[in-house]
Amino acid sequence: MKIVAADVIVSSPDRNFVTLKITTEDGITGLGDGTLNGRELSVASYLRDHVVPLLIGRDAHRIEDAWQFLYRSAYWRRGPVTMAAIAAVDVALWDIKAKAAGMPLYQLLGGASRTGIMAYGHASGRDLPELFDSIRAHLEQGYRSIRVQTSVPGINAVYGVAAQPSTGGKRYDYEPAQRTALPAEEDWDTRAYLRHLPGVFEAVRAEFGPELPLLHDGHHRMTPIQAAKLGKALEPYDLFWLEDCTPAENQEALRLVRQHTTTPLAIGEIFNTVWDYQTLIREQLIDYVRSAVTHTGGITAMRKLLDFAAQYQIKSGIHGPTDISPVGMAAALHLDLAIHNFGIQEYMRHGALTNEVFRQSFTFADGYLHPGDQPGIGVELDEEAAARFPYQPAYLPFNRLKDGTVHDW
Ligand code: GCO
Ligand code: MG
Repeated sequence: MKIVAADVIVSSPDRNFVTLKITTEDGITGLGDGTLNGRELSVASYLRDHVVPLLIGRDAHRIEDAWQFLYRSAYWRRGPVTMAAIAAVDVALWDIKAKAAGMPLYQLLGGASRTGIMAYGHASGRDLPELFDSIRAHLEQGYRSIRVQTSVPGINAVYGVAAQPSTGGKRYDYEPAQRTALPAEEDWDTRAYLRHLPGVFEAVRAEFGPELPLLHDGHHRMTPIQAAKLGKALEPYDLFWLEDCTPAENQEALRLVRQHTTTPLAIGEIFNTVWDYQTLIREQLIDYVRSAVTHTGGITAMRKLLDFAAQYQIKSGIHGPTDISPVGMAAALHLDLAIHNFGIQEYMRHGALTNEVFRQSFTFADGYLHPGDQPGIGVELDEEAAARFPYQPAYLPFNRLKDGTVHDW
């Protein structure tokens, strides 16, 4: 089944998305997500200028071969731009194969291992009453696992805290990328954060009880010894996980954290290959793999990564913020449903404009997602709607310490 066309569509409903649409000679189309927050056009160029010309005339069924060809023939290994581009091709080809088979993708991946996919949402607040309201709003929306982020006294803007609190069960709209000409500068003070956070979790547990799974994202801002201290301080509040406690590229850092705390650790949203996890998985330094299908070379590579993790009782916690498009989200859900070592799925709801551009068949009810039973991955792109929202430059913010030093964000 020959590929006759491959189109790159950049659209900005609510935020920027990069979508690859592959068309075969018999008219089947497949979609892949190549969105890389704040660096979208580099993936669009990588695809348009260097990948699309190589796809025309290839057999759409040969997915493993296409993956190996794109990875090895580039010579230059890994990297978020390359791996997002390969992911877009890979997911589009899986979408095509599943549509050709007349089955939802999860059936080709071995069939369902569970009836639903436990999802967590993002609650946040500038103070405890606002945080409690946000948690209640999430519970009303059907979430049964909650990530908790809060402001810290003395720090002006903290990652993960919405400028506007969510109200009345409406969509919670924390989106880190801002449509500004330059990245916004935020401030940071780790000691203030470490003093504040345990009290927040104590208050949340006192209000919502022991059962609710609670998560927290440290967003790479601590040193190993600071992360160890936080993990230990949070042990009484029984977190589901502490995410990205140290800068992710230093795998050895997690050894020290692990020696000091039994708080489960999750890492990997900024990784893009299985090789970024070799030490972490072999030495069992983490509990959850946070990679996104969109940034890690697609279904083909994620499947291998999660099978490797499974040998060490490490589970999945696939990255699912709003900067993963509904196409990338749907791909993750098919994988979540099929694999044995599923842990949890991050799910931030997309906005109304995004849902106009991407017609989805996945569902969310009573804490659980399901990819649906449409042939393929179950997402269709409305190209006319997409064309109404041209690309808009947007940047992630960054941190400076009080003395002006740039800090991990
Ligand atoms: C998460 C992430 C995101 C990232 C964002 C960057 O856990 O969902 O940390 O909020 O910051 O994906 O583009
Ligand atoms: Mg994160």
